[in-house]
Amino acid sequence: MTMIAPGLRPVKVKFILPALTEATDPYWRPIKYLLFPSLGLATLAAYLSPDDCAVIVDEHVEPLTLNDAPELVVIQTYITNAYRAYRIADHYRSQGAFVCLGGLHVSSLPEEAAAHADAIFLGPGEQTFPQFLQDFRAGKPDRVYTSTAGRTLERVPPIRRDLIRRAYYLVPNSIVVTRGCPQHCDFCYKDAFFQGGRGFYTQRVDDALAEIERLPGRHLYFLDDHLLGDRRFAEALFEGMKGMGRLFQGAATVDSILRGDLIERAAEAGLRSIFVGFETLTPENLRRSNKRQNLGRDCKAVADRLHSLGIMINGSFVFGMDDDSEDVFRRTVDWAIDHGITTATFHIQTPYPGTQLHARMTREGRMLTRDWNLYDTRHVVYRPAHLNSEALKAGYDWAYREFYRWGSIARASLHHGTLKHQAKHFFYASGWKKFEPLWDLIIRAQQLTRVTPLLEGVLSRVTHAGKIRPTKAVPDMFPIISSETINKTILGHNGSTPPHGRVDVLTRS
Ligand code: B12
Ligand code: SF4
Repeated sequence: MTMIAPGLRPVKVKFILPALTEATDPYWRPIKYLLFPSLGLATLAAYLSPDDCAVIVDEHVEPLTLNDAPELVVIQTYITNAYRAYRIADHYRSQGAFVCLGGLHVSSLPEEAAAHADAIFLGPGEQTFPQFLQDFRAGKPDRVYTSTAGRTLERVPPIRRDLIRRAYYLVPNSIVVTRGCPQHCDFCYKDAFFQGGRGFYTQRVDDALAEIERLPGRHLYFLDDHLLGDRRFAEALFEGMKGMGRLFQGAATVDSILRGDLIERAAEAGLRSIFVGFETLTPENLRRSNKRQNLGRDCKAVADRLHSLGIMINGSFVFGMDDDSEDVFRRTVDWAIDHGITTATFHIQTPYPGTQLHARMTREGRMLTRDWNLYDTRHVVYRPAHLNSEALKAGYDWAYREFYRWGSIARASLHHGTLKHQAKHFFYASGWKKFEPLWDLIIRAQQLTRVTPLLEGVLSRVTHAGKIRPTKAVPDMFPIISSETINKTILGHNGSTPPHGRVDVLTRS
């Protein structure tokens, strides 16, 4: 924390994460939004002085009251909470507060956001926010703060975890130790957000380890875009984590999992499940979207290597790329099931403003709407090349239903060679997707923290991952009970996830 210069007064600050639009939907599935606290806002709060009075309100976990009078309001803006963020900003400005807007969407569309803010922030906030605070206290804040050169995570103050209400979240121990990513996929927010300066940088390893030490319990979730993106950093991190007894989850690219022995080191340090951006099984799609790191890589080898280390896989897949036609849904789902992918996150391709993909689609006259509420990767917001919009939406819905049928979960589980590994897969995948009423009950009873030991149990190590089963023709695990029967008797519905309910818990974005 920073000390206030003599003569300057403390400030009353309200940090707000407005609810994402899909989280306010009547069909929304709360658990996804109760996973992670806002690390972004807790990071910014660390730049306040001990005399300042700060609160973080995450609208996903608690109601936002508007009848207070903070002096400074700091709002984090994603694309699907942008309209809500603007309404909240307008309200507080009308009450005389100074309003700051920042985050991914503000960086993509600064002019749109500027109409609702006293100051806007482009790019990461570690350098601009402390500068702003200094200017604000001195009574001469700027209108626009742009992060450019000199980005670093060195000597940043420890994030204000004391402002996070841990009991409200399933994964209070989320952590980020890097920023950005070394790759340049054309559909990703990353290049636009980090333009003007470094696009990938890490904490010092000892700072990252110190942050880990501060977190209670065993389970950690790294929210970094690419935890294996800097080999030397990751090696030292995993070396330092050995013996800490942690179980963790994270994200990485296909090529980084195949290269060298980093993934073995990660497993030894406690990595038990990983988010992998497979995105598409079609090389032409990879080429067009500049996802070079996946080109020519053997996705089966990725799955096999992770399974042999007992690491569960959350595979991310995008539908609607220019080479996709009607067969893409079946091909992708079959591939995922046949390769024992534990959980899958499917997306409808979404050209976010500021990305190369958006620029191309706009040039080609293919963007259909600028209603940001629809940019949640569940709606078709552009004209696909070989599919029509209805077929794309229907195929996406079908993919979720098909992948998470009881029979499919069982089939994918049986890919693994040992009973323990099979059981882990089965409970992890079905636990998240098949027991929504139970999750709702736990959330309403505010008992989320009680689930952590269960989660840690499921993430415990599979010592002998065993031989991997052949990838085709896996028999049904529950031949006597059909998935329809299970769905009707246990779940009371027809087995399909309700609209907008198809989110992946402990599987990010
Ligand atoms: C956790 C997470 C979520 C959580 C969010 C909960 C939460 N409490 O934040 C959940 C699971 C709900 C979620 C949902 C989705 N997500 Co998500 N998610 C993430 C993830 C993995 C980590 C976010 C994080 O904590 N980052 C670390 C902190 C330190 O960074 P930060 O939040 O960006 O904050 C910094 C700056 O932005 C800035 N800042 C932010 N706000 C402000 C405000 C001011 C005033 C200032 C000064 C600075 C500032 O300062 C902070 C410090 O530098 C990111 C990937 C990533 N690594 O960032 C994807 C990411 C944000 N998600 C993404 C997507 C696509 C989604 C979904 C659409 C996916 C889906 N189909 O369900 C949904 C909906 C989100 C949306 N865009 O509307 C994309 C965003 C694309 C975009 N342009 O919006 C990302 C970038 C992943 C990716 N690589 O594509 N997600
Ligand atoms: S690898 Fe992932 S985070 Fe990195 S640029 Fe590509 S989509 Fe973005």
